[in-house]
Amino acid sequence: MDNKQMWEAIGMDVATHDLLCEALPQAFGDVYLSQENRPETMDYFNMVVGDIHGIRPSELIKHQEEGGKVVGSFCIHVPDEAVIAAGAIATGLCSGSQFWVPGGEKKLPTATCALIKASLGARFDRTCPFFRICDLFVGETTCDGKKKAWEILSEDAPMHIMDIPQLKREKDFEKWESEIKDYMVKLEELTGNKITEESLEAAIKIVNDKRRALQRLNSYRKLDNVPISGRDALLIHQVAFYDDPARFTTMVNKISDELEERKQKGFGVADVGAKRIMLTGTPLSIPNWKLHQIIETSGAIVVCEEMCTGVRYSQELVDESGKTKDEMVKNLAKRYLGSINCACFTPNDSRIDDIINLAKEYNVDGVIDLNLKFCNLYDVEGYFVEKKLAEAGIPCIGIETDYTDEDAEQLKTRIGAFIEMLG
Ligand code: BJ8
Repeated sequence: MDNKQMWEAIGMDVATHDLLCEALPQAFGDVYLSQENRPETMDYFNMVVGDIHGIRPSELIKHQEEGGKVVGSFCIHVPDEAVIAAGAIATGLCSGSQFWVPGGEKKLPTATCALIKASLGARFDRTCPFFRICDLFVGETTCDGKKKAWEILSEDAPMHIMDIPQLKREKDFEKWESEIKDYMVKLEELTGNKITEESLEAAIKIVNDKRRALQRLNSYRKLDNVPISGRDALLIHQVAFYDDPARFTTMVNKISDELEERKQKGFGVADVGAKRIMLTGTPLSIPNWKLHQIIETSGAIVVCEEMCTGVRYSQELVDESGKTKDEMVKNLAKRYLGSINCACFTPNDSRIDDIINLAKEYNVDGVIDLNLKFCNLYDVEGYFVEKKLAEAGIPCIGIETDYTDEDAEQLKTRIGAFIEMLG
């Protein structure tokens, strides 16, 4: 069965197949294939992205044909371990392209962030296979836009909502523990499989291995001669959301072996004196490569993202010492509530501490605080980001954008001036 036949079989709008198959490789080529000195192992990630609408969806469909289930989620607060422990496949739901936004605007106010609009557009317009394949969609209550969008999405898709606390007191951890338990019951009903101590323990190890591999990869970005571009590192983090976790871990370790060789030779991908930039703010879902492309074609290199599509994704491991299911769930709650410093929390001093610590660890020259238009959470928190960075003597610029390319020239000018100002 070719990709087009597969699309037909899962109820996709086949007319968009050719459009997407043309648009994605073109965007990918502009940003990636034009780069020099990419690690050879990037070929794997190029291949996964190049056939993002073919290879991985067919694996998910095969899993379903064998009686398995596929569960999609939109936020890194939702623990993949629960899905894996129930014998299902967890996948992130892509929502980083303008391609899906007009579809979302048919249902949502224009003044909604592009990430939410693209997510709904992908489902309702039947233009993304991942949004057709999933047996269950898991939403969370991180922001108002998402919360209300899930009600609309539930008209067409089977949903489970996790109510995330917005503070981090003891009782909030208890609440998140009970939300994870409810989620596990839902997954057991969906799959017909019991989540056991053994399956949960194994799942925690699988996802921690993935985090360990990403931590290792990111450690090479701290070097003076950075051996991998920010664009490539971003791509790897984006692929983390939907690739098979064990295969992904192997490939990330493989690329780190290659980066180790580069380190031994003192080989870096950036020009000598290139400014080291950290990005913070709203996530960059695949295929949103706009900011990285502008920064890295303006004489700088992105060495760190304090984002869900960056170091935040792998920052902390789940404690592996839990013996009983209750202890393991407690450890999951601790990691998935305590260690993720999304702007949905109040107060959120830990995020500011993260930004300052990472800026030092990765030896950054400047920080770009990115806000996806209409995201109030990150927009308002930008006040503290800029204030505290100024106090720490770290240059910072706030940028607001969306998924279109309309502001590309203006962004180039502003970012170029910022990089120049860094000296
Ligand atoms: S943990 S960042 S993945 S919520 S950009 S939809 S917040 S209006 S994406 Fe996020 Fe989880 Fe937080 Fe990370 Fe709303 Fe803002 Fe849009 Fe956002």
